[in-house]
Amino acid sequence: MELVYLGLGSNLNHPQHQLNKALQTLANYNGIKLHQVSSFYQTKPLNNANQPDYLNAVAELSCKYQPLELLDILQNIETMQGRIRSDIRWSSRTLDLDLLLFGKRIINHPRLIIPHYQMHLRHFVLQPLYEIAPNLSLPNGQKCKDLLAKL
Ligand code: PH2
Ligand code: MG
Ligand code: MG
Repeated sequence: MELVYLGLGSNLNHPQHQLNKALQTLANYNGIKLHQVSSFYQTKPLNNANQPDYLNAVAELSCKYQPLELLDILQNIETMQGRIRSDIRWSSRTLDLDLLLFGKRIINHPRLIIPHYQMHLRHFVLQPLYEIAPNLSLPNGQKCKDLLAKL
């Protein structure tokens, strides 16, 4: 069974409610099994300081879907929760669901890069990930624990 790790983020419209609602949708979704959810972490916005703090978390799940099918599901959930896709990069959002890891797969598709291209640099990803999967490694063998310690 491949374990999938998902990053959740919100900094608009009651972030705690947004994360809980998305997790509930995932937990009830046909063909998705939600295994673990980290604590929710309040974090300073990266790259664009002029916006509200984020609430971030990481979830572990398994599913019967291929990565691009899961991506479609996640984007639908973002849209259902009022995500407006802006041309401005890193703008505030009601809900961001990022596929971080899909088993040990390496994917370079125009719509989807796995592992997530910046996860190794992001404290708000690595800290909750470490909380629920302290022994996890990336497909290239790097330990998440070591990446976190380097930040
Ligand atoms: N997501 C971004 C950009 N900046 N900063 C924090 N703290 N948390 C995020 O989830 C986040 C961010 C783009 O997705
Ligand atoms: Mg993101
Ligand atoms: Mg995203």
